[in-house]
Amino acid sequence: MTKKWWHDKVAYQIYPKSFYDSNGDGIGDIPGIISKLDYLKDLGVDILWLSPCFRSPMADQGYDISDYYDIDPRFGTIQDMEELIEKAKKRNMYILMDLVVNHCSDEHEWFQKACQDPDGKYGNFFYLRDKKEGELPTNWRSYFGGPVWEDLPGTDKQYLHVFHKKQPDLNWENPEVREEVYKNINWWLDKGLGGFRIDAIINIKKALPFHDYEPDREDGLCSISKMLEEARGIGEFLGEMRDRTFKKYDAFSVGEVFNEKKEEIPDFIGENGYFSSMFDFNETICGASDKGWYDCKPVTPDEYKKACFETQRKVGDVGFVSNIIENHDEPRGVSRYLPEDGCCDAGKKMLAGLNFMLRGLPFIYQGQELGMENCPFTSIEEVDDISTLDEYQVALNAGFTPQDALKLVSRYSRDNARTPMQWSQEENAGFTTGKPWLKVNPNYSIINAASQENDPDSVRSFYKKLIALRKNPQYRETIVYGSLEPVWEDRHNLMSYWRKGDKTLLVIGNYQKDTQSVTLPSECKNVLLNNYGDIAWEGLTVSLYGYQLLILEL
Ligand code: TEU
Ligand code: CA
Repeated sequence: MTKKWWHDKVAYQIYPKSFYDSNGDGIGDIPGIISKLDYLKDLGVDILWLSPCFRSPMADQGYDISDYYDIDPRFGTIQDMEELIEKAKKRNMYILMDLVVNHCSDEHEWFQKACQDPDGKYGNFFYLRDKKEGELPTNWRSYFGGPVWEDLPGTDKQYLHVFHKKQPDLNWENPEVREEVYKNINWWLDKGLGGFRIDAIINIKKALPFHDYEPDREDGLCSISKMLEEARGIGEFLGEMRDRTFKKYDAFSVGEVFNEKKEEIPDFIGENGYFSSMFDFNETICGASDKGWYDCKPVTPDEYKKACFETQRKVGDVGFVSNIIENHDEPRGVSRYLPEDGCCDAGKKMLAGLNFMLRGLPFIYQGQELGMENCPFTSIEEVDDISTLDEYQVALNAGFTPQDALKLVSRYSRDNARTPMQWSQEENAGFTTGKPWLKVNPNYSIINAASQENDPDSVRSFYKKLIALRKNPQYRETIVYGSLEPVWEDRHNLMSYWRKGDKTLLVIGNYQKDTQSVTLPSECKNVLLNNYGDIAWEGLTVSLYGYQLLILEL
């Protein structure tokens, strides 16, 4: 495998709106990010992915872009962005922006022009169909609920949107659309960006010609995934994009790829893959249901382990997946993947260690390093996210009481991850001096950066140790390039694996509150990390405390 500059890095996702507000308007911004670069440098992360901060009406929090060449005034200016890139570079850090090109905003100039002249150049930038009374072009359900078809204002046509109606899908079959996308990517890469995270990319190839599928809910619609499963040939678009953009700059790209098949992995992230890396979402589908949140099941430790190992086996040493515990689309990982009694400092550190030592690139989502938890929302009025509002309604329609539907929100909503970053014990968690745009998690007086920064036993300090271990010249080769082999795989509530390279490392997590013991095959040479003060050895046998994590060199 050819070594790449980003292989041994650690990435960190920033959700700009909720990171740090520099001017008191209640909205996080780019100057706010700049002022926290030293905090991030101290943590040890190198690559910063910013969720979208382009000009946007914010129907889907910036994932609906109305100008790809401008920064939204809420977040700052182009100059602020340039300053961020430059100041990051000074600290040997790289900035990734979010490439949202499956769709744009309905307020984008292209869409406005398509409305004015649907048969002209810009009509062909979108998927338009003639409107027929009482009948939709297809029966597909959008990701955010309801049909994917909406009337094209002022015309006798309808347009396709697989996400919100304010996010019309771009027609990637049209070479002019692709040219516009490549031009924009290169324009940003020329500014010195490290690369891009690529949004919802699996949706750009549609199965043509469009047709209906078997309905899967009482609304008579079917999940968009049925159509996507049938789509073939996305590789032609993705290969072209790689060659015309990222490749020329040796930029880092990480794709939001779902449902990939094993045989496609080399194409996606192999030596000359479409992307440098792609996220592993296998854990996020544990317990999920096609019906909606009301039908989802809690994730057990054994399921979590199985999902992680499944991905590791599928990918092997073909390339690098990007490992996450959470992101801006998911609830907080510690609230989701830890049993209730494990959602404590020990459990949070264990989960961090198990995730961090997997083969691949670790991504930390803002606040994850503090062990931030899901938010106890007390009213649906406190929620902003469009996807949550849909799922809430789906639960009500299924007969849930508003109170029970709200419990689902506090368990699964994307807004759990979007509450403001908890910087300190000060008002609004030190995020803003104004009124925060989204509720602050009331636990900020206990969970916050200020109280953890100088505490050697804090969750944040443990993350620092994990990052430092990955970069330790003695172990880096093994942690970055070494193989991963599960061990004691059938043991209930135990997740353990070898990392083997020029060193032999063993990662063991006791994924329960009761102790359990394991016997090592040979003597432990070095304890690289332990989330407890001591280790209960008896010869080669170690009795692990509840949620104890050990990283050992054998
Ligand atoms: O997400 C794409 C996606 O398919 C899902 O994760 C989606 O967010 C989920 O089904 C809704 O609950 C990406 C972005 O990460 C997400 O924030 C955007 O909303 C979406 O694309 C549209 O741009
Ligand atoms: Ca602000």
